[in-house]
Amino acid sequence: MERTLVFLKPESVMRGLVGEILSKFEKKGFTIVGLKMVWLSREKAEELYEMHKGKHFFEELVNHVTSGPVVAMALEGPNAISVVRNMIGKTDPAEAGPGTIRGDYGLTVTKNVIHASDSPENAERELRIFFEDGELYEYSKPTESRYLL
Ligand code: 3AN
Repeated sequence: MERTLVFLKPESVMRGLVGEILSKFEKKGFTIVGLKMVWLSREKAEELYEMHKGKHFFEELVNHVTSGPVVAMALEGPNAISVVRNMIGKTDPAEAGPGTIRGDYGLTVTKNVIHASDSPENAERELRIFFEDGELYEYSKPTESRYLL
């Protein structure tokens, strides 16, 4: 089963959106196999966004995601990476469709509410940035294996 890394950015915590957004992933049917609040260090944030180093928005992005705690989760389910990317919507909330998380809760690209891995390689890399081996759990939900999957 595929795993992906999602984190709710500081504005989601500050605006009290954590429960509502988490609930969308639960209702969709994903299994939450890891969950924690993290206040990212500058080093970890720069590692997370290493592919954007040198871009004009890099400093603003790193400053923003280190400005307060984030809520990170590892989600498991069939095609978790692409399904979650579809649920969060386009990077710029102004272009993200209604019903998507960024479309419903965001206004600007820096404060776009949520991050989700965009490839299996990045999912593995990002899961390792947030979680130690022993912090991701293997379990299945009996009702869902019968009625959802
Ligand atoms: P996504 O988060 O949809 O994968 P990326 O990987 O292109 O998008 O961008 C990572 C983060 O960098 C975004 N979540 C956003 O906060 C920020 N970002 C991307 N493009 C811009 C931009 N043009 N101006 C400001 N911030 C940006």
